[in-house]
Amino acid sequence: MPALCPGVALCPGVALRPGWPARAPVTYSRGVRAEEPEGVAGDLAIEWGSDAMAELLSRLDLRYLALVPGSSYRGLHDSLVNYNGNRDPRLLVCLHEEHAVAIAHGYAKVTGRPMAVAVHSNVGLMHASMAIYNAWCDRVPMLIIGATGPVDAARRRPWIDWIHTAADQGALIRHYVKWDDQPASVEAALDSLAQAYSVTRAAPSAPAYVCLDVTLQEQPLPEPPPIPDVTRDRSPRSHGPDAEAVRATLEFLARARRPLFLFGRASRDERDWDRRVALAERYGALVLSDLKNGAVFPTSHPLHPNPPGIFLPAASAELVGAADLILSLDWTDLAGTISAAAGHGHPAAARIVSCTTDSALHNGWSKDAFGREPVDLSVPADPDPLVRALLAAAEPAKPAEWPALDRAPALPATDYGGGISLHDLAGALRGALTGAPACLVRLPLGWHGADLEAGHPLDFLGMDGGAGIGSGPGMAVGAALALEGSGRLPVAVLGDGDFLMGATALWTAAHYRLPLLIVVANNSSYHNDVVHAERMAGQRQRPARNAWIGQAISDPDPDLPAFARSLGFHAADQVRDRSALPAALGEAVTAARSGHCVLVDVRV
Ligand SMILES: Cc1ncc(C[n+]2csc(CCOP(=O)(O)OP(=O)(O)O)c2C)c(N)n1
Ligand SMILES: [Mg+2]
Repeated sequence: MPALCPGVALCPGVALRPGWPARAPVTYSRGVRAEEPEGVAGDLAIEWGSDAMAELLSRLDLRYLALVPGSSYRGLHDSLVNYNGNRDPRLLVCLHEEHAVAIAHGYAKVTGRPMAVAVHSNVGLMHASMAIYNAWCDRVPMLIIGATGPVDAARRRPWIDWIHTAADQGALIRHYVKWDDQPASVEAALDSLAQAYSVTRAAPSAPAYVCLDVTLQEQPLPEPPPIPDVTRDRSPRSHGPDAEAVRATLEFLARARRPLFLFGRASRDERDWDRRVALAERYGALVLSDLKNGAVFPTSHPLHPNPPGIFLPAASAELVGAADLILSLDWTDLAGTISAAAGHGHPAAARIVSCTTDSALHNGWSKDAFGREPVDLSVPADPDPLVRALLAAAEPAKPAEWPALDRAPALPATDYGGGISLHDLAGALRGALTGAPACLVRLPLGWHGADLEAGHPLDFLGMDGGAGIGSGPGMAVGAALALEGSGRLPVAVLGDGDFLMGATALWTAAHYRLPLLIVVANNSSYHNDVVHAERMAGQRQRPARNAWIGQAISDPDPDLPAFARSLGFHAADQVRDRSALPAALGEAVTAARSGHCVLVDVRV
């Protein structure tokens, strides 16, 4: 039995100190294989700093905490397991801090809600940093808990505590988190965790970070500290437009003859989806969407004539040039879109209304704020509340004067002998997924927007925000965690480079029995950069045939199925022939729908 703190009850079943608030009842979250701690029963008293922190975390609506362990938060680990009973948040073991954060990112993309992540002092946070940047650029919530060796040098163990202590650990990531703190007492740590949770959820969302000094976690508590009332939370989840902004936007809409709606970051809520469609239909507005963000509008709708792209497709540039009103709803890089349209020979002459609260996150370190937007009316609100308010105004339907448009033609079939193009892969995957809902968690860079069919907000989740390769596998696992038990199969199509950089994230899905289908579009190469190298050589009239050097991932070819099997996935041999693809994907989908983790390696 561990040493007793004076005056504090320790054993299960021992009465709590008078006046101590009873713990909120907690239940295991559904699904996900349980890792039940043994010998943990009933209401333990709070005896240590980290018990109080675990108690606070259990009162937030956090179902999971993804972690790579580290001695800097061994106190918190003990409390999460032996005090909290490994429930809400439940620990998810990861094989890299970058995956832990990517899992929280994928989870937030589906649910809109934060998960917790715990990363070790200095080195763990360094590993996590690219994934935090991705989550930042993608504006998703998550509560990142870090730690430091003793800030009080007199308490440091020789060597390790010195190299794992930083004067200002948050400085590593401060430029791409919304808020961070390194509290100096247990009481302050409780407030800080509650504050970080509140800040990360408030719109616009982005990760928040709290660094817990190991000394605070391991501090015995003679008195249990008061736990902040986390139900009293003033942070706004979203921002509605004010009446004047709604009135002004309605006026712009009433005058418009060719309105164009740019739907960017938006909610995964089906009702918001329906409202976006209703608003576009009311004004006959044409709609653009973007592969960087999740599905926002039915891609087959007549008002959505062009496939989405990562960069502005030429046909969409034409619409930007022809519109007389552009309503931008948290569109990623409006300034870049306007200048790309001009580059295509279609300068925008439209009045522009921009609805976003993103400037609240702009800090100048990275340029994810993009360029200055040429805007006639700025609506500092979240896009879906504006759509709701505009619809609620119940203006009569007003047909637009867009000329009749041809839908973009279907992509031409390709013929590489028996070989497989991404277009072939898209067609075969669509066929294999027909009949039951699926969620395309990720698509590789070369995927053509015409190969995306979205009819529901969870049909596609978009990209990773920061374009940090290696994010795909972890985000796929996070989406699988969020979709577990929903009847919607998570499917990630990943480049081999993206896959190999983050592949050990798969083990976490296998370990917790999260059904997931990973398809690797394997071209044995960092092909995107081969294209860049060819372009450079072409411009400089040098041999483009050398573009593969420094970029090919072959000789030896990594054996992805064997790798995946070693991580607990089912994986048959690589599919190389187009004729074998439908059956291979069909079998994989059946296996994944029956609860397995499956990988299909496709030579493209
Ligand atoms: C962390 C990181 N390193 C490097 C890059 C540059 N980069 C962009 S795309 C790409 C190639 C990705 O390869 P793969 O996933 O196989 O896709 P492919 O281009 O072959 O379709 C690289 C290396 C990046 N975006 N992120
Ligand atoms: Mg590749």
